[in-house]
Amino acid sequence: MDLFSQPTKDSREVVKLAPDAYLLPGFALDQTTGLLEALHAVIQQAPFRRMVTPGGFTMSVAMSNCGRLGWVTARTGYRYTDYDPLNDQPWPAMPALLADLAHNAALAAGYAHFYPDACLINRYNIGARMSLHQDKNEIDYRQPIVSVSLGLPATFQLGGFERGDKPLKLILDHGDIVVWGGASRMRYHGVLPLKASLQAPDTAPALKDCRINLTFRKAG
Ligand code: MD3
Ligand code: FE
Repeated sequence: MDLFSQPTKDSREVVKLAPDAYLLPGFALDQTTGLLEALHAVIQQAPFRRMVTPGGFTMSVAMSNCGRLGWVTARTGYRYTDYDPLNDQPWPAMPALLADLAHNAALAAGYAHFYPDACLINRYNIGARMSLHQDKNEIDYRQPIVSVSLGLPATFQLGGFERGDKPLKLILDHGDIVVWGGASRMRYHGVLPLKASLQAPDTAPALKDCRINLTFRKAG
């Protein structure tokens, strides 16, 4: 390794973060080029948009979806729809490369039979954040959630089961995957405001000033 390249991660490593929550460092690293190509096609059909919460706040994270179901905000709350409200078309299909990656990551963390029907695509520009929340809009909480991080590193907060529980901080890097299931499925979690960084991944120049996170779910 020379002075300027990034250390290679062992993509087979599994780090237990909490009961039933596993970090797979660099698990997606050898597929980032294909992932970004597939995402580019999805975003042409279903562009990033900043959704407005039921309370009237415009989220700092820009979002889109692929797969049969997509997560949206509505006046009445948060929910999954099978149509993109921007154009009344079905969400773009989930590219096989994405579905297979999520399936294989779940398998590596001990969850067989994970077949996601929803992929929420979150784009964080510098300063964007996601405050502590629980994911409660899915039908079956026994199913894990698989999250894939691309681009700039972010400080992720892993909390407990009450909003006030002190969260632990964890850096999520380009290519990292986390699998959240079982006892950790209902933990509060969030992302601190994204900072500009000199550590942009040299493999993905398009991501030098943003972070993209994919969350795969069995939503319906
Ligand atoms: C821990 N996204 O979209 S992914 C979300 O980085 C969301 O964009 C964050 O939280 C992001 O809802 C975090 C990691 C994640 C996803 C789901 C979880 C962590 C989780 C569910 C339970 C516990
Ligand atoms: Fe979440």
